[in-house]
Amino acid sequence: MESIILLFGSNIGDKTANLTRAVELCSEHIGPINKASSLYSTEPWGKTDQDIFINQVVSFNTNLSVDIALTETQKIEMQLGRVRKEKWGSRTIDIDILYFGNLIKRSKTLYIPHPEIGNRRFTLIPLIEIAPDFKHPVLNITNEEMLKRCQDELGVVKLEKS
Ligand code: PH2
Ligand code: MG
Ligand code: MG
Repeated sequence: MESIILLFGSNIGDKTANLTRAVELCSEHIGPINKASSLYSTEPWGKTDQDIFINQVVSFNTNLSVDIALTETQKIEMQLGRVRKEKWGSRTIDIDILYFGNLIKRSKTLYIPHPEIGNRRFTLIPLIEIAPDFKHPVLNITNEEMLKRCQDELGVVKLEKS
């Protein structure tokens, strides 16, 4: 059993419903939820002329291999109507694997830990809500420390639970 930490993002349509459905499908196809962050409203990173995102970070327990877990997340993205167009562009749902236990993997199709964790407040802020003391297996510093060092200044606002 491994802990997989996923980042969910949506900036098209009913963003909250897209996230909720994606998390639910992951809990059915990847494994039970361990911890879920709040939802955050976040300014678009990378390509700024697009709608605000909703982001959430959730950890699951899984018996799947990381490659099968990736396939499952991609199927769920497709099922929820994701169309891949441009890099960093708008999407109904994006599911990124941030960590898979302490696994380090560098292949053409899959980088674990996710290479951008330390550069994005929209990832780090929800992440430290659920795993502040988890140490990045390559950098050997905690998520909390990564946030302190992060240069990104884009807005990340916690949404009150409704
Ligand atoms: N995802 C991206 C590009 N930019 N910006 C925010 N705020 N949230 C995201 O999830 C996001 C982004 C590429 O996947
Ligand atoms: Mg992404
Ligand atoms: Mg992605």
